[in-house]
Amino acid sequence: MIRDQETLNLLLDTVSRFVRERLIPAEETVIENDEIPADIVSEMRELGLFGLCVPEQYGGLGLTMEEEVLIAFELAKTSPAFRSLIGTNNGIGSQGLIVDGTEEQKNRYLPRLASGELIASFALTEPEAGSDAAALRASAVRDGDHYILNGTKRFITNAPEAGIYTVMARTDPEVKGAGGISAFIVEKDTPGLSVGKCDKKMGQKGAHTADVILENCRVPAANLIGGKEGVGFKTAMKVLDKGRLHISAICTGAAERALSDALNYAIERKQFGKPIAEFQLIQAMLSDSRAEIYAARSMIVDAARRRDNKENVSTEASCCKLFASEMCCRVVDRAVQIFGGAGYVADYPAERFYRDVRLFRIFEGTTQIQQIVIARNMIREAQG
Ligand code: COS
Repeated sequence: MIRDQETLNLLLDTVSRFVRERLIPAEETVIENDEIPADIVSEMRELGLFGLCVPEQYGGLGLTMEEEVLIAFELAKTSPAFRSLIGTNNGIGSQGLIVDGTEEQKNRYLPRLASGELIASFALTEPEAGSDAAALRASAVRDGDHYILNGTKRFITNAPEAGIYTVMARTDPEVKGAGGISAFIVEKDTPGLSVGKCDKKMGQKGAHTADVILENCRVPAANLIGGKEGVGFKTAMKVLDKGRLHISAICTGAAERALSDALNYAIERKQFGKPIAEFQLIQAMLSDSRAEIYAARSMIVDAARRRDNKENVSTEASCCKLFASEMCCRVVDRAVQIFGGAGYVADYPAERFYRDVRLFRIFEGTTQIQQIVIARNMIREAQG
């Protein structure tokens, strides 16, 4: 759903210009320093990028899902590290509060998330619970008007930058699966919370992940999301339904960038006396990529519209994540192929993108988890 096409066009133009004029030129600096320059972070705040998806009454832009994916297509045409910094505030870090938080919780945190003053992070994964998220072992034991949290969370995006963490922990040890899990907002300065050292990743320099360690961490009962125990896993799944659509759009934008770089190179690069773009085997790679990007864009916009229409899009979100992430890796692989030797050296962005986008098939649910979600939903629907 697009609320006001003119306003959205202005925002799309602004984001697109910001990507072209500020982010793309800073890509190498981000790699060298493994950090997004402070002036760019300030500009992101001024542009309202931290609050794109936070509802307007809490100071955000309150984008609809359709508007959000259109912005994400643009934002992803540069190094994914830039998107990652604002990604958790707009997505998995804040959505738990937005979908299931109490009014008091929303008022306390969302305005600062929208302004970018506070970074939010989502702590579901554990050393022994990745794809099998419902097997998580972090515990939360009620003690008066607090809960005592213990456990380790792994690969947590923006953990070093975050001021608050949405932590999924088990409040009922008797219930082994999803039903015993609750979601909490844990503030960074809470005694007992510490952040491990940054993971050394294959790509996405400038975007940070680390362990979040909870040792007898006393969290006010008021920070139990929605004030209700036992529904934290469902909160996490609802967050991921939306997150998967957002990531699908990011995959598609990144594929568009890689294809555009490859096309420009193919037009300039001459072999056998003519631009390689004139060879049909190169054209096949360009055209397959274009068709797949178009397919991804179409399905993502369709799923986003359905979500805006309040349909359950669990299946569609997984279809989009499955297709768009795999598609992005195929397109970027072809881009490396078109660049040839130049695609394998770090002087050109194709080499970096190749490593950066590999994560897309893994995080926010692997391709195999998306397949499981889709098939399970199909079987459930068929059985009525
Ligand atoms: N929205 C709302 N509720 C949902 C839901 C959704 N999208 N998906 C599942 N649920 C509910 C189910 O209805 C079920 O509730 P009931 O017990 O009341 O019926 C409960 O949550 C448990 O669901 P399910 O039985 O499907 O859980 P499983 O453990 O079998 O499997 C998967 C869940 C595998 C799909 C889940 O663990 C998953 O998505 N894993 C990947 C985790 C992930 O993406 N990690 C990335 C890191 S976070 S960036």
